[in-house]
Amino acid sequence: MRIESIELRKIFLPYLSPFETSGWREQGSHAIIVRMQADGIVGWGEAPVGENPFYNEENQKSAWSILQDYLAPLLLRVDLASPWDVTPAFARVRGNRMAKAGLEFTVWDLFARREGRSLANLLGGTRDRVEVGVSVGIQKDLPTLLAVVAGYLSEGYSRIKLKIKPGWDIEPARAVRESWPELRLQVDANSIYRLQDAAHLAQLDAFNLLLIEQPLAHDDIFDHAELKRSLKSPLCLDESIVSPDHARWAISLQACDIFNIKPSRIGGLGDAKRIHDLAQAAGMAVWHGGMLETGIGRAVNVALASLPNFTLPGDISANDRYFARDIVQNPFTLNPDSTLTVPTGLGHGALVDEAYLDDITLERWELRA
Ligand code: OSB
Ligand code: MG
Repeated sequence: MRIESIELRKIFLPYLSPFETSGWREQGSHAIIVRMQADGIVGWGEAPVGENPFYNEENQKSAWSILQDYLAPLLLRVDLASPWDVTPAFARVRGNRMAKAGLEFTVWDLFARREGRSLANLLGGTRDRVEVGVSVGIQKDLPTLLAVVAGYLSEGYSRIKLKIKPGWDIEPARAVRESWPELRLQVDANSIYRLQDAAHLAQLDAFNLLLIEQPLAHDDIFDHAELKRSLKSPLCLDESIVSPDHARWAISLQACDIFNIKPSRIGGLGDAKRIHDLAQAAGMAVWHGGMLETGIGRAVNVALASLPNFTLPGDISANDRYFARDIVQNPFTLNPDSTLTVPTGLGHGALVDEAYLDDITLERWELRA
């Protein structure tokens, strides 16, 4: 397959409410949306970069320039025998994995469409529904948090993740656990703690958590291995696992019990699937994270989460948890059993609302072969 054209758009799509973590607060999606054409087929993808480089090193401006100056021109020069050829074609460009993923997802969508298959089917998915929960940002006080959690539970979500930081960790976890003794509950620190905080973090062991996500540095595997020995709660890595090699190192060092897999963080679906398979072979559970994607990235995530070793609920909530209006015509809705249904149509299945996408586009750029 030769890609004939690549169109990029910078967007701003406001969230229903600002999303706050231990390290940043954002008001909406600053993703880059990708549209490609090949063999008379149109594919769509998303690089779910943030406004600022506070989750990883990328942001909307950096991805925009790396895509235009390097990745899009490289992709137009490759004859693709399969979507697996994209990642090696980008290998010379270091890092910038979300920018790479935006293009790689779109190529998977094109191949699935050309073969008349769904993306989930092409990836080897085995589920028709995926279990999901909600990631709840830092709130202004505990009563507000309890009301926000109660709202999501009443919508039917059966697993809650709390964003934590120093001063907003033990008490929020305790308050939610006391209100809902049976709730599937987990926390995410987004790299704000250090190894010296081990005793402090061990207080979270009292709350029967599914997992504690990424307490230590974004690029650490070594200290997490030591921290893990002092925690009873399962330890999960997000930011630190950016490639199959990082996954292998974490398994070998016993740095965690669980991986959060986000194909955007990992540079694409191919390497995300490799990590899924490595974890499965090592007997390690994985779950699907999220980057507050629009309906395009969300459909990609749902397809990947249909693989067999995604055994814990994903941060892949229904579109209406994020946006008053999304850029797709067929948003996911939550099933009563806290699942989303895996699309069976062509490709990832998101039907882009191009008129609304135009409305929220800040800048467009196109490259033709
Ligand atoms: O660390 O998992 C994270 C959102 C943006 C950046 C990082 C993270 C998150 C979330 C939200 O937790 C998950 C979602 O998309 O609902
Ligand atoms: Mg996380």
